[in-house]
Amino acid sequence: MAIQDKSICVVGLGYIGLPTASLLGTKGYKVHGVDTSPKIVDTINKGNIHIVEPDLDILVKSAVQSGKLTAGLEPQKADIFILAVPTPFKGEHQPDLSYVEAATRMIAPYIETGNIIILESTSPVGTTDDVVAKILKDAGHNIEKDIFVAHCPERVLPGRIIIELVQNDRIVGGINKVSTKKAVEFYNTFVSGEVLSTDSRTAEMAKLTENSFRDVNIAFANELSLICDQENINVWQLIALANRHPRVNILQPGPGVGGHCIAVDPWFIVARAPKLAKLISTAREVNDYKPEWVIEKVRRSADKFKRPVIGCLGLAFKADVDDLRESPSVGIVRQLLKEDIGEVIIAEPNLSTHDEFELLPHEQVIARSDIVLLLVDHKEFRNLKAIDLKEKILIDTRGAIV
Ligand code: SAJ
Repeated sequence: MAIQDKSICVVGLGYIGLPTASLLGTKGYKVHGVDTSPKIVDTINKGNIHIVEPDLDILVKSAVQSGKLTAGLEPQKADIFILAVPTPFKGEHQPDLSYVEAATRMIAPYIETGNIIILESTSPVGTTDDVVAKILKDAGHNIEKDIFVAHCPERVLPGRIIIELVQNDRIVGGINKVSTKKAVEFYNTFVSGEVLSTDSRTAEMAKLTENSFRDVNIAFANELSLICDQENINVWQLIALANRHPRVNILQPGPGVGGHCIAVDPWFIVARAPKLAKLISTAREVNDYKPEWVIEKVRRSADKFKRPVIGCLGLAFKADVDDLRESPSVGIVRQLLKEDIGEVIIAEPNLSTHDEFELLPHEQVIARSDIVLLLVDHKEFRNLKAIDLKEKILIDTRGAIV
């Protein structure tokens, strides 16, 4: 069967599902995207997007206009089903698999013999077998013979999603060998990177490992930043120097780790192996402590004024995105507003409005501030010079201002 004759149903039209659905649409597949939000469905059907990601607008417009991408609130029959729904945590950092469960239940009535079902959501070890395959089995599907179930974790970096969707190597792990093979064949139709085969549990663990690796390494940088602050050493200069060693590659300190991935996924390992995952859980604690440390720095600076204007630059979880999920900046700004140690004013150039915070143009925030708190190294802030801010107290959590 040629690609043009194959249909795909993508459940979840967020940061992963929408780029994937539109990319597959432009590759010739007939794609139907499903989301629980009528507003998102409506936006996409008009050829528009609801998230900021380079080139996504062009991709969605082209897929929708060519009739290859439709969106709806209900799934449709398809050859391939892709689940790209959130997997947050709940309570004491326990994985919340309710979206995966709901999405699987939702597609179950539409699945037919020969279909491939792929879980792309980052998931704790065992989810593909014990949740997805089990729900489909309980719904009457013969998971040994009739359908193919696999995990292929998404690995794309927000800000580079469209490029990385195609270029990154992918890890595919089926619930059995034939499922792996079928899913690998599918990814090979649109991925230029290598598509690597394994079993579903290893694929799940691989994704968690990648993000935990990064979290642990950022924690090292953040710990260094606390030590260097005490020692009065410029941590960014220190790291640049240490990184000139051929086998040293330290990441960058920041105000904490945000996003829906790195601040979340390590907990999925800890939840299953709490006694063994010591380094991984300590790294989470180190990174989660960093916002409190930043707030304390602002408090100490604010003590020097009667009622300072504290200008917060950036709310997003990292540079040049509009994504606020798990963003340490949001927590810092919220706490500063609550403590009322000064007038807190905020700029986030990637958003025009925010439900909770009033946003001002960054030039205005900088001009009015006594204390400039740089939280995100957005391109709008990277050309700021310390010399231009010399009248103000600068707290640069990203080492962006020279
Ligand atoms: N950060 C630092 N210092 C650094 C690097 C990052 O403080 O040196 C912070 C960022 O500011 C941000 C957080 O870490 O708050 C995470 O940012 P990121 O750019 O490292 O990663 P994400 O969350 O945008 O995307 C990650 C990627 N994983 C890895 O690089 C191993 C991406 O490939 C995954 O697909 C994505 O998680 C995901 O969806 O899981």
